[in-house]
Amino acid sequence: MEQRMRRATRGRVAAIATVGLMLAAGFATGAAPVQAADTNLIVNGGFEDGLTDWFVNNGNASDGAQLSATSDAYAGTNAALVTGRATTGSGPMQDLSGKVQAGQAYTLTARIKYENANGPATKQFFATMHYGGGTYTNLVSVTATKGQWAQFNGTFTIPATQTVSTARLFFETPWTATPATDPDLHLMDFKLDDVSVVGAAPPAPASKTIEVVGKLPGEHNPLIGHKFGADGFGLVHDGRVYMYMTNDTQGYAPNPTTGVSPGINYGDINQITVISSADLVNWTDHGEIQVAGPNGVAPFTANSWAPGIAKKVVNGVERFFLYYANGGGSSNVITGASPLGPWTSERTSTLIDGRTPGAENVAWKFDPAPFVDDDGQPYLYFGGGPASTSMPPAERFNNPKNIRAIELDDTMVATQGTAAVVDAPVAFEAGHVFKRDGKYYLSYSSHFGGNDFGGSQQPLPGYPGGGQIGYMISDNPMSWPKETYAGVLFPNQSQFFGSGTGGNNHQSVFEFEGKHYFTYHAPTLNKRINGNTTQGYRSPHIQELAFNPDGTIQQVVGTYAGVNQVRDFDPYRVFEAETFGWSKGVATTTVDGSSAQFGGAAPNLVVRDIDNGDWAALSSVDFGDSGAQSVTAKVRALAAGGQIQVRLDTATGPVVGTVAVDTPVGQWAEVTAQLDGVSGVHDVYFTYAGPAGVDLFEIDNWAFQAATLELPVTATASARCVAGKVHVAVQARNDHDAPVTIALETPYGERSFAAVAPGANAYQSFSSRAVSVPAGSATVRVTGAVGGQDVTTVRTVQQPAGTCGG
Ligand SMILES: [Ca+2]
Ligand SMILES: [Ca+2]
Ligand SMILES: [Ca+2]
Repeated sequence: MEQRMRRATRGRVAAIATVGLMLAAGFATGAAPVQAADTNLIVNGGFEDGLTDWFVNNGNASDGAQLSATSDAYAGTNAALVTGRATTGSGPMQDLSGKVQAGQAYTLTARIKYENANGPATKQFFATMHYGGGTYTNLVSVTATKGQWAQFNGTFTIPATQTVSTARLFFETPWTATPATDPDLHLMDFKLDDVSVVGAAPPAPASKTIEVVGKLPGEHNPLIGHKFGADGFGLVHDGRVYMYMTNDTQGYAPNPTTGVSPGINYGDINQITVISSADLVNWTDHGEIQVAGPNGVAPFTANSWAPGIAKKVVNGVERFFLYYANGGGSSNVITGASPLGPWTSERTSTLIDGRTPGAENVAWKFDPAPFVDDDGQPYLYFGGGPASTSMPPAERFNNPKNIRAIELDDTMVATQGTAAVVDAPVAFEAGHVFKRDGKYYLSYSSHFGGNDFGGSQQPLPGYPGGGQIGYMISDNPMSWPKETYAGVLFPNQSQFFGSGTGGNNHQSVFEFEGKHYFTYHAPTLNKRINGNTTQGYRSPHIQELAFNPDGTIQQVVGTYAGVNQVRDFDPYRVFEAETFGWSKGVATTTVDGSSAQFGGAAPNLVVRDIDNGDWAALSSVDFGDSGAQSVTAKVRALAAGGQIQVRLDTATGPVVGTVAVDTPVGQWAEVTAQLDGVSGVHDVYFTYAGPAGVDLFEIDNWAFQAATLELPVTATASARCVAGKVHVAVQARNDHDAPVTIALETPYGERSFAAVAPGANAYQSFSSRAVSVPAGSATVRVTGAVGGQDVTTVRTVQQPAGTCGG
């Protein structure tokens, strides 16, 4: 207990009641019996997969060590070796968040060994849980003898009152404030192997599925209704718009009973959500990029907020550079081989931080937005937060000088030169630049006042109010004096969407097929779920951006209607089922393998959480004049008796086809349904039906098949005797409304007729040169055009037997 009391003195709050804290000595047989249903919660506890799922405890800024694999294993061929420990707490850690449960008992075992020549003969080690913040609890201890593998073997019970949303297990030596004064005693290297924590299986995660219709049929904002996404940044590539967003869904945790989630915690977010569309209404979910955190593309960063992306040819190869805020303190970039990855980190430390020249006085070195000029020169805009206290209060409020512009070098992953001040009025964050007609436009989000900005102050005339999007126009992407301020581009979103939708905003502008579009966010889906008391979960929106003749921007009006659909949806190809115009009650999840539609290394998702009564829909699908004859889905049945009804125009519209999901449960299979009367342009609803209370199936992708085009023709064949020989006659009438070519083919000869007029016949009597012929068939081949498309229709007609005399 003394150990734990000393811990509390350095700011750690020792947990009150750790039932199972016990020393391993004399405890070898004392472990609680393992129940049959118990599970080992540790992944790769034997380090046979190297260091996968392990990292160094970083609960305090001073913690640090190197973790490596060693072949000096207690069992198997690998163990972990910890060297270079900066604190007594610096040791190997695994995240058990979501696995361990309050009130449950667990058995912990592990092997540990230390060897340093100048170290003590014996040394105590702890297995400790970090519950987040300053809450640490020692779980099990062992006193090891130098040079020998010692065994942790004990139980611990997590108090029923303990919050376990963060629960990270690590191994350490007893705490001391100044371990560097005797590193041989306190900071020895050690090895770890065969770690297990056995207990109740992890609880099934609470459902995050959005049950309401979050995007109403006919409306185009928010862009998606099945998940959240903030700080959207649009990228146009190869006929599609890609939106990169802060993954607001990551920490969303609706209470299973009340349906209400705790407020958003940005600290939970280390993924970026990607969606894309070719029409700005039907959006394909590409899932999340695990950017930051121990298993992230850039594991030296902890968070991934407010993404910005640009493409550029570097060393002859087109690459995609995804910038993001690593919390408020720094910004970073990862590199993609395509807009959908795969993603790699070219850097081993952050791109923008305290070392960046010219950024010294920027409080929050975040919100990085790239811009590549027509001449190929790339720039990065970043920064925000409290203004420098060295300025007078009125200046701190009106001209806080907290945003910066800096050049990137040709690699896109390093800056060059010194950052220049963007003197944006009432600036807070979210700088973004685009170019139109030779002029540069910088938009940004304005602050909400308060002590960070000089206390109670009034904005100068014409300056923006709180939480608005202002903009500036300049002839130089590095020069943004306050005189370039041009006005408010977008007022706060709460002006349009009402109670519960206020708060910050973050915008981007992209040009797609000749029009400019403005992206912003608003907690409108959160509002549809919870009413006016929202929890800060934001959704992406788009509006069209219009310009005045003098180049200034017409202030944007936020609407649920959103933008017009750019083009009809093409159903005659394989497309991902995780493409939604609208949806109800479904969710998506990433599965192994690449996308059938996007190929290569693009991630693939499936639609899941499909219950009786749920649905998904596509907006404005063009089936053409001749229509669709069938639809095929790749599905995985999860229960017997599921079916997908294909409906037109509304979720209760006429059923034009029913896909029976009658394939073996648990296996992916293709199922097809014939369609009846599907032509022209319609919204298409896939409504799901089956037994209540169970997940029915999952869907990977869809494809519609066009009806085969046919040329109408009436054909007959006969046999008769002419001058002692049987003649076979074939007649074909053109029933089409335009001339066609008709070929008549029999075993006794062929003839082709060009330009047979509508209603006219092609006729030929072929001599068999025989006195009798058996029954057979003739072929009529009609070639023409239907709706501008070349079509050939082939008909077989029965020809009777014929004989002369007898
Ligand atoms: Ca091992
Ligand atoms: Ca559902
Ligand atoms: Ca899919």
